[in-house]
Amino acid sequence: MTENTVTEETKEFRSGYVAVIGRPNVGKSTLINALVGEKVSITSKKPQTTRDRIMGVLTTDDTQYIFVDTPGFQTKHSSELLSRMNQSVKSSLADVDAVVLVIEATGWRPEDLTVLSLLSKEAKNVILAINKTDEVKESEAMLPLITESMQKFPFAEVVPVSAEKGRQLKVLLQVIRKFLPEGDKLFEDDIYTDKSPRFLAAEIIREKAFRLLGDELPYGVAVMIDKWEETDKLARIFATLIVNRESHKGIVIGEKGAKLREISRLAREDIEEMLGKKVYLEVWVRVRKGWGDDAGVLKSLGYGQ
Ligand SMILES: Nc1nc2c(ncn2[C@@H]2O[C@H](COP(=O)(O)OP(=O)(O)OP(=O)(O)O)[C@@H](O)[C@H]2O)c(=O)[nH]1
Ligand SMILES: [Mg+2]
Repeated sequence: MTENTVTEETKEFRSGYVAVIGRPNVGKSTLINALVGEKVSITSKKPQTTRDRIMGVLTTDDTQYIFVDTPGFQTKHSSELLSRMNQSVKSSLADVDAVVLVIEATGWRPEDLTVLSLLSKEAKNVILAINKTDEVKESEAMLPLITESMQKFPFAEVVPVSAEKGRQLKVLLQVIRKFLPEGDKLFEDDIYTDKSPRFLAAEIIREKAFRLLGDELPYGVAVMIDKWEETDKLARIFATLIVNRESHKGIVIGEKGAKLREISRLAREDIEEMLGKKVYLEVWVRVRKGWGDDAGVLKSLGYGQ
């Protein structure tokens, strides 16, 4: 075998950025977690779960994918937080090598079209991921949806997937790879996110609050880490759950403190798994009226930088 043949047979290494966008709740974060194989971004049934741009990195033998998870694009800008969230979606679109637009298998909705309108028709690197295919019974129903989608935008590829069931994810990765430039790794092999354990711990607590409180609580919950003490064997974490109103405080705490204890327990288990060590977690609740419009609070929470 000559040296030439060897070069031809060796696949070049590729690396690049992939923005994942879509309206709230379509499964963007679930998809990124499934692709990366680690929990980098929190997920819940409530829309507006993701508030900030979060990178999830997958490194394989021949490719490094840097996924950029974005907040669901909001059609109403009722607070400073929401407008910052939208801003972060728009800025994520600049300087990425490919874009994955996520919609649901049940079909296009007006909010999906609003997200689509952020993209330039000339863009050659937009992939449509039709998620939650496990929720539709007939797989043939996908064909008309694919045709309809191609009429709306010249997508480079359309890939039906199920983030939750792990369906078609390898196909999606192969498709994305085509759009990544040849180049070296931008992150070390063992790095899977750009966020600190502190940020991720705060997000995990927020996820449990979102999931356990369901519709009882509007979106006005934020989490701040007040103190973080860590040794080889143990992390002692003190956090505050910030709510908008006095009445919300009682909802979060629950009867005899039961809700808050459950939130803390579930969060502690996930943080222990993330850090690979025992965690002592203490969560307090504090009212801060209108924190979603307070630039100082938003900055200290790390939103929309
Ligand atoms: N059945 C089904 N449910 C899914 C799938 N992917 C995500 N979900 C669910 O959809 C809901 C929303 O998922 P997220 O990943 O939080 O959605 P998101 O697009 O990141 O939402 P925002 O961050 O609020 O914009 C969660 O309850 C997920 O479990 C899927 O493939 N099938
Ligand atoms: Mg999300």
